[in-house]
Amino acid sequence: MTEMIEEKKAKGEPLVVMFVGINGTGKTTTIGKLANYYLKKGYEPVIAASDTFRAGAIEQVTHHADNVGVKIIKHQKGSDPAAVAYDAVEHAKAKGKELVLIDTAGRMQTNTNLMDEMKKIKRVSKPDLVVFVGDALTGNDATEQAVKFNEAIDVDGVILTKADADSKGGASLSIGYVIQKPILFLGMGQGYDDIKEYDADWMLNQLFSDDEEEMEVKE
Ligand SMILES: Nc1nc2c(ncn2[C@@H]2O[C@H](COP(=O)(O)OP(=O)(O)OP(=O)(O)O)[C@@H](O)[C@H]2O)c(=O)[nH]1
Ligand SMILES: [Mg+2]
Repeated sequence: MTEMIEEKKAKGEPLVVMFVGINGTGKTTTIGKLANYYLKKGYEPVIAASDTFRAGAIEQVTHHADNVGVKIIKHQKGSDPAAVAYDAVEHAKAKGKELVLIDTAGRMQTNTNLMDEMKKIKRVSKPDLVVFVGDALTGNDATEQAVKFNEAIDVDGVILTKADADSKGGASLSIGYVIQKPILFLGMGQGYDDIKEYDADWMLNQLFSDDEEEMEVKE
């Protein structure tokens, strides 16, 4: 993802990343973490509050943006999420910001209306990356969701959250294998710094180590 930011930056454009997944997997928290991560790397992210659906969602993502210290683009609750995403991309282009993080409402893969709405956000905001956010603790369910989201919207990569509570992290292997897309990051807790770039060697060590302790973040 960092390489892609650099490639877009060389063209004077922001990298636009849209986050999708079912309810409560950690999309909004992950956006807060990534805004923090890339701000610390010297980039200027902007967040699009495109979950205009769930009560409190705009306030929640605004809280993260304020804590981290990045701009948020938001409209009223119930407004068109695609329009919010579009405005955030325009804002980034106008201000020379390097990264747009689009939060979206959680949706079940079986809800056709909401899946169609998600496709519209993609059509309108034209993201460079669509990231599926899955909860590592849900194992096979997360894999099944990833397949359905990938069929609906063509996912480019995966972020697995709650890996701090998943002793082995095997879900990442299944998802990566089944949809043949890279795992980008692992969520390792609820704090802004609790995110880790995916490292295959580290994951292999976790899988084949004898100890059943929870994974620890090692820098
Ligand atoms: N332990 C742990 N908790 C996490 C992690 N990521 C998110 N959470 C928690 O999971 C809960 C849901 O996170 P949200 O970011 O609101 O999830 P969401 O996908 O945006 O939810 P909806 O917008 O309702 O679909 C919160 O309590 C987060 O603190 C993680 O990596 N580890
Ligand atoms: Mg959310």
